[in-house]
Amino acid sequence: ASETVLATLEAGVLKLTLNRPEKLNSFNEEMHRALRAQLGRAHAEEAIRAVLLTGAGRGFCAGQDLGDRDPRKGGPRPDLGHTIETFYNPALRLLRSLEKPVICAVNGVAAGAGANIALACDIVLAAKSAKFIQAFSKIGLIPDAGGSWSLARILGEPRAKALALTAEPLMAETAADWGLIWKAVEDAALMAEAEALAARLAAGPTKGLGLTKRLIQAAAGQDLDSHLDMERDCQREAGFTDDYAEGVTAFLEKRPPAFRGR
Ligand code: T3D
Repeated sequence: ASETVLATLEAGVLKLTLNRPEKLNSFNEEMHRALRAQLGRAHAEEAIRAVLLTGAGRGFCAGQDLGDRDPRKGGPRPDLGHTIETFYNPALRLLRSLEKPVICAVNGVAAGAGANIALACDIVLAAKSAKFIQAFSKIGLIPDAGGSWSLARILGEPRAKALALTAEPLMAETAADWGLIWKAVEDAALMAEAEALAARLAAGPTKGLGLTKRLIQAAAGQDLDSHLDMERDCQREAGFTDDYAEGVTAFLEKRPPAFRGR
């Protein structure tokens, strides 16, 4: 296992900590590979029922390591489409298609692809001191890691364009006011709150939560008629789970449910 992404699994929560703090957890190839492997593991292992993503040190993630892109070192210009295809797009797809809750605790600055990876998570909590920067335009690039899609969808064109074209930092509280993230919390409270939320969701009816995520993500891409059909199919699937039977039994017996994630 790579030290660039620290991973612990406790009570169903896979906690992933981006760990290159001296570079504000920017992505080198090793960290890309490590994150991809851990997200693959989250898909494969039944014991994992929620993921919590955060960063070590004072930052969350500063996007691509620009030290690895130094034009002064000579050689041909890098094919950035290759990095996107090999690392960022697979990471985004793994996050979005994982039918388990993914919580992101943005502990400090989130810039470039680092911001957009955070925004791809299901529930984003950020320290009040954290900021989101679409840093790409400062170096002549476009918002990747799904940023041009998620910003436009969540914020609408006016705010999406202003953030992307100016690269001005967006403070956590404004991000929450704008509906870009779930909430901004006091710095000192961030990890405890994020961990409690992850633990709560990991003890939940995992299949039902996964189907809920699937439905909400599909909503913007289809009309109401198709979506109603999809809700019917997902509810049918949820209704056959052990956790649904347990949820109803627990309600009728006036006790808390003991969900097992299936
Ligand atoms: O290339 C491809 O494959 C295409 C994909 C691209 C995806 C992308 O993410 S492109 C965007 C890349 N990221 C950026 O442009 C952000 C660069 N960083 C910054 O603008 C600033 O560091 C921050 C605004 C994020 C934070 O500023 P500040 O003042 O709090 O910290 P700092 O002093 O700038 O950074 C602290 C250290 O981290 C510093 O190292 P040093 O001087 O102490 O040795 C700095 O160089 C290093 N660092 C920060 N970001 C990166 C980085 N080193 C390499 N790459 C970085 N992205």
